[in-house]
Amino acid sequence: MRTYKIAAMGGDGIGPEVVDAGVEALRVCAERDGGFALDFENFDWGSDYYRKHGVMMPAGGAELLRGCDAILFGAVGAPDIPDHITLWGLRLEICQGLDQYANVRPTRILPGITSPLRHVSGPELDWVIVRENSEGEYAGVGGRVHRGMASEVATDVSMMTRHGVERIMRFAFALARSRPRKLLTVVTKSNAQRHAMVMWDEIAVETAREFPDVTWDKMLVDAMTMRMVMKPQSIDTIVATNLHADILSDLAAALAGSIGIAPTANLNPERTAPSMFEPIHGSAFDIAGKGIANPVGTFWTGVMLLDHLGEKPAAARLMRAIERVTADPALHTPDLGGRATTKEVTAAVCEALRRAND
Ligand code: GGG
Repeated sequence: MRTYKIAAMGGDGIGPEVVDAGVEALRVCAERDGGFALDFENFDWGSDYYRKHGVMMPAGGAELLRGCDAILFGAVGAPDIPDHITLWGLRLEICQGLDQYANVRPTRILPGITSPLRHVSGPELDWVIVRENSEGEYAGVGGRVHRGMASEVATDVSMMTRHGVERIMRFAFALARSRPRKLLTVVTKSNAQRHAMVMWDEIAVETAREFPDVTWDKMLVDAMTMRMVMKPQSIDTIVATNLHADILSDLAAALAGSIGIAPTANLNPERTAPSMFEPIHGSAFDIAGKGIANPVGTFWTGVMLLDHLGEKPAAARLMRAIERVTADPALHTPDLGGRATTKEVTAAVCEALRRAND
């Protein structure tokens, strides 16, 4: 029997609560499947670690994760530490250090969940956003001089490389090809950003030639926000830069009912290092410790993790268990308008997994 080593890293705020729930559900998944085992190793990196050691994780921390098969991550961010310290010191350090350049964010309206788009007729909302996850606005290029003086200067340079854009375009076209509608929207802002975004568009045209069976179009990011609300059925797969996709995927999650249910995978598609799976939501300090965080985003993240490991039947079984639970409004957490607790939702998903006869 294959045993997968999984790094479990709750991080900050509600992160540890939802990762504990995710670990519980994944353990039941493995038991129920019987064909594989999961060996979790806990990593206490994050803001508490920072308060003790002055860093979010030990030096070379990303390298310590290379030995595992996947990483289950919670959230990062704390009210008393600047966000750029927590984000760059943990999540981005891991994503960039392990070359997890393709961030994949599926959006679907799960059974029992009411979308603000309920007025829209046509096919169900079923999107996948591909976020470039290694460069662009998050390249970390820039600087700040003459602090506090009238002459102070600060820059953040969005840096794109041909290598980086080609690989994410190819990934997105291939993903679009694998989906029934074979439809891709390339999000851009090349009207205003006349260097890197123009190269981005040109590489989209070049890549499209390799995928003649994929129908694609190009959309300015501002217009894309309107299209997501007004014509959601015209969209299937989306590829966008690091920052654009970060913003669009929060909108997508809200349109699907709550950011509490949205999952994401930070993939190293060539598998030269482990990939990292996390709910899209952040640390949500306002509800941390209250036991009401929605674990569904982490469970769906677990589906992506199992899928990536090649455990397809277990992934599908977990997804069906999640859908059985979301279908029952009595099992909705407060972000979905309900009163259920994290523990109740987790117990219900575990019970649905144990009862599954498929
Ligand atoms: N689980 C996702 C998370 O913790 N996100 C924190 C955050 O601030 N992310 C910003 C970003 O990734 O751009």
